[in-house]
Amino acid sequence: MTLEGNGQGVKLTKKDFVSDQEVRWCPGCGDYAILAQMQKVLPELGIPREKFVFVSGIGCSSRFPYYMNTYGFHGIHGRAPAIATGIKVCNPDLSVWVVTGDGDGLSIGGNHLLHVMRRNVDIKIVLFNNRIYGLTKGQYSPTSEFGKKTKSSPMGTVEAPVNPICLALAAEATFVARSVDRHTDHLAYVLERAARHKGVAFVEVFQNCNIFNDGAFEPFAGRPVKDDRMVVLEHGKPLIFGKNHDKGIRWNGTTLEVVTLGNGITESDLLVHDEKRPDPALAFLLARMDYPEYPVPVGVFRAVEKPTYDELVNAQIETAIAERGRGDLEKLLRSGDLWVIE
Ligand SMILES: Cc1ncc(C[n+]2csc(CCOP(=O)(O)OP(=O)(O)O)c2C)c(N)n1
Ligand code: SF4
Repeated sequence: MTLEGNGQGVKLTKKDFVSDQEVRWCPGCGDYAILAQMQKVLPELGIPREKFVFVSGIGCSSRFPYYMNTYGFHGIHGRAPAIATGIKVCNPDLSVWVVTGDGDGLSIGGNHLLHVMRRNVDIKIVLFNNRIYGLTKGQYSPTSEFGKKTKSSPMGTVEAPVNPICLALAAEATFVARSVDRHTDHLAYVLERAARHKGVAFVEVFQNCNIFNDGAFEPFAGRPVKDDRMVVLEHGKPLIFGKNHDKGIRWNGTTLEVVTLGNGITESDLLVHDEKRPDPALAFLLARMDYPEYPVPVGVFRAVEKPTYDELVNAQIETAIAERGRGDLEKLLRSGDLWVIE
């Protein structure tokens, strides 16, 4: 993928990635902000437009491929990772993206998501987490908080929610990040980092569903409170947060704790974020931090390099061809025990 812009040296702009389809999300939905940042980031990558493919499952979020002026595939519920794997393995020069929701990706598609991450297929996954089923009108999802009252849980859920970042780290995904729909600059940064990562990139975006779960992230991600209730992870920097930059995260030998700077506590006592640690254990502890006990972390939790599934599979195919020549499917099908049914 060395060609610039449109493949003829012309730099693409955001407009080039806007399709002619009418966008059918509810007015005010967080999906618009994610779409806008994606359309802003892709022209920066210097990849021809015809090299992008967006694959989705089912849900409001899964309408995304219609709105991108790229190749796209509106797939079946939860199966976008399988479709995307096939596309990438057969077309290694494509930039393949999966757009999924918390229901699509973690309920019906949980199994597929797990395996595409552990395999390190070189695809980019953006999970729009609105902690609800939007398309089907407001049932609880695997990320809905314990006790959440919805149409399908009128007395409150009795399930512990999935933390998508913990799941991605447990699968040892090589790139794991989180952002928020309305934190547009940060979201653009995270999407660009994901795009440039070689290997599977998993990005959770906190996305407001203003119809069925409005304000789900406001208690910590709302403008007036976010500086005191969220911490931005930056590689090589100490974990500092707070409007006055006076709070931090310290490792006390057993666990992570929130401390206030001053009274003998300095920046040098704080945990320094290292997204390149091969072992995901510390990233897992960070991922478990949640409001109100801790600030909610956003940014890149992990970015490491490993051979990709698509590369390894294609290398095996080349080796097999070199050793045995190109296969003959017809011959193969007729090579085993055959019976003629008369
Ligand atoms: C096999 C199958 N089961 C269930 C459904 C119903 N269904 C459609 S979308 C959806 C969940 C959508 O939630 P989410 O993935 O969170 O996406 P959102 O709409 O919130 O963006 C469900 C259960 C379906 N379409 N197909
Ligand atoms: S139902 Fe919710 S997630 Fe779906 S388009 Fe409307 S606001 Fe967005």
